[in-house]
Amino acid sequence: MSLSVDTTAGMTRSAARPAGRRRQPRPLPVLTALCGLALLAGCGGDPPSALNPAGTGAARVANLWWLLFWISLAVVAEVMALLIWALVFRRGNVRVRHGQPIRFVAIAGAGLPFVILVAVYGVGLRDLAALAVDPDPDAPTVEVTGHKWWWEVRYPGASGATANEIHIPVGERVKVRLRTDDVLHSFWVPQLMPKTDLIAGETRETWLRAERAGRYRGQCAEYCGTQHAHMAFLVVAEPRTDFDAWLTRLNAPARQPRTEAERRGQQAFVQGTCAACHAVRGTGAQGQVGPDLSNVGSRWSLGAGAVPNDAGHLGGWIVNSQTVKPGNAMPPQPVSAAALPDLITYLRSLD
Ligand code: HEC
Ligand SMILES: [Cu+2]
Repeated sequence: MSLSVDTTAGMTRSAARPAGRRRQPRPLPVLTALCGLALLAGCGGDPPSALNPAGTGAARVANLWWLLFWISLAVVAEVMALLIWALVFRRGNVRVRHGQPIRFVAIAGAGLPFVILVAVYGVGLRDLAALAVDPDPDAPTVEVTGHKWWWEVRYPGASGATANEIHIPVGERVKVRLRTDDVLHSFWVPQLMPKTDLIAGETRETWLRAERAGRYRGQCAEYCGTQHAHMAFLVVAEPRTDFDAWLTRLNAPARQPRTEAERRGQQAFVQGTCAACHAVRGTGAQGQVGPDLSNVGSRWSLGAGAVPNDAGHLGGWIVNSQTVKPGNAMPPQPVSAAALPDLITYLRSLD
């Protein structure tokens, strides 16, 4: 048996094209390139990139990503080089000696990829083991519960809670215990740690460790309904002393009103509909349906990244949050025009 390679086969069809006929412009490659550029334009600003890690967990994933990138690049370069070599040095119809191409195909086409894939698999297994949860029972722990569409954050031992904001001491491995109140969510802080799914009825665990102090954006990474995109959170990595002060504040009652307006606002809050769903520590408001608002004034956003936390957006949110974040679990509130400014003043004083 012998193998023959007909290198002229491709030639006949193109040679059959009538001479002198001009090539038509091709819209598809141009469109593809334009779409690619449009996608790249989205890369501006300061997105939390997994390739810009700030913690040991994300650093491992980034290293693996670069390893795969360079291997892929080497393979593409090699294939291209062989292709060009074949095009340049083709010699018409050649009879290839039996045995020779089989050996080449077996080594370059099967043996080499096998070795590379097994090696990469080994590195992946090593990283998986390194990312597994630390058994240290004394590690600081934070309990995070996913709701449609916000994150409830509690620390064992602290009576209070917060929302969409997780404080951790910098340079320490913090255990994160994850539960969901409703559907599947996924906890992802690209610069600190890869994703962990929140599965109904289960308690999942992961950990966070930030090497530098800073604020790192996290995001729900599993589609969970219409407002999935507005289910963001912030991880605040701070020195141990600041973290301890934060925990102390979570145990203390919320800031008391100091002005008349704040006092009226507090009264409207506690006696109004708000107290049915929201808690403010140290007041009669102990609702558990929505986020704890004891320090809502210091939060980075309203509605888990939906709008900035300022007086205007707060007023709009209270009156009808459905226009801001349609479908969220807070119905429009019957707040009188007279009571609204006091309510805003009071909530903004809670830091
Ligand atoms: C039926 C329950 C319910 C009632 C009543 C209610 N809320 Fe809410 N509220 C929620 C829920 C749930 C959220 C979280 C929505 C989201 O982000 O998806 C929320 C979010 C908020 C937020 C944003 C908090 C944050 O950190 O993002 C503020 C502020 C707020 N509510 C204020 C009020 C005020 C003031 C009242 C009374 C006038 C009120 N709420 C009444 C359920 C309620
Ligand atoms: Cu989601």
